[in-house]
Amino acid sequence: MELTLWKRWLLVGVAASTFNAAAWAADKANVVILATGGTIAGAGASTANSASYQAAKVPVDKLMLSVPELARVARIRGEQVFQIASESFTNSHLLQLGKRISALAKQQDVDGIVVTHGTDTLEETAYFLNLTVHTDKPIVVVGSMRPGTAMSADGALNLYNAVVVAASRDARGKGVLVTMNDQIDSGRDVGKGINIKTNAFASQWGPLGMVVEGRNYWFRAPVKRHTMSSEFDIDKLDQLAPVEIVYGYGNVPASLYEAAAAAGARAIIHAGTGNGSVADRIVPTLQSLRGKGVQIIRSARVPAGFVLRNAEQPDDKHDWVVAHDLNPQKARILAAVALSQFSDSQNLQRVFWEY
Ligand code: DAS
Repeated sequence: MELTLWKRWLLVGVAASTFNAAAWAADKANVVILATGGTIAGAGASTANSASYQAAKVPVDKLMLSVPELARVARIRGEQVFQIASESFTNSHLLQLGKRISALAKQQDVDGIVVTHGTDTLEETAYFLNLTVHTDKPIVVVGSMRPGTAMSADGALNLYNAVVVAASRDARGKGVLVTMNDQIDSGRDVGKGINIKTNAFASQWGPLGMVVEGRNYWFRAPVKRHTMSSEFDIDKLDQLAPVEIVYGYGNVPASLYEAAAAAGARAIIHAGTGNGSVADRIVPTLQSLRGKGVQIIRSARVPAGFVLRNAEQPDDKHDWVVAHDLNPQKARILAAVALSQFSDSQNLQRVFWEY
């Protein structure tokens, strides 16, 4: 078919405007903000209330409107998944959130996901997602230590930084990330170490990088298995195994471990003193519980370092597992996910080395 000159120009014009539209759309990533509550959605009575406030009050649309700069870095839309303080998270909240993230990550029109979350259990959720969501798209969990109503509130910049990272191609494939206080931490390593300061979150192995004035600066990458390399898949996970934690201290009674087992625990995380030490008087109880099929996992109440296998405690002899560098609450998450798929201690110890 002979195309007259004006028809050719018309086709070129349409193609160019389509390309421009595509180019325009391509210049901003699509980021979904999933809100779950916490202080970042909190409200205090006055600007002087930096630590006295109510968490989980501000809905996701108001949260996004409170940081108009977000629109400069990404095309954003929000969903209110929960509106709770994160100390109230349960295993079913984790599963519901993880499945929603997995579904969104499969969508072509989603380039990154931000989860706004309370800080109390943020590290548990971030690690859970790191273990179970199969995507290399950035998933960034963010919270704040002060409510948005307070002087020098930290939530707005934390949220801005989270959207910057979630919109960034260079954040892909690094596992679940946490942006607090200008740092980019691995969801695996990060923990809340201070209960009332804005620099509350840290990783004993250091942050992966920093995000400053809308730009990411990377200094290291995770070495443990996560997201796409994980054998655990949220889409095939319908419940988490019951795993409980018993805090170790002088005079701790054996009855606490027995009570956890009686409540149905398939594993008990021993948050031991020192290097996950076990008091002599407790050993027979743990041996008896192990004999009944309950897994015993030695973690430590000490915040840094890692629990050494067969150091002071003969783990091989007792068939116990060590949690390596995972704190008790993260060890619970890994054990709860792993025991939903297998129950032998050899595999269980393997995953504590690998994840
Ligand atoms: N209660 C805390 C929580 O929801 C508030 C916070 O620090 O986010 O985790």
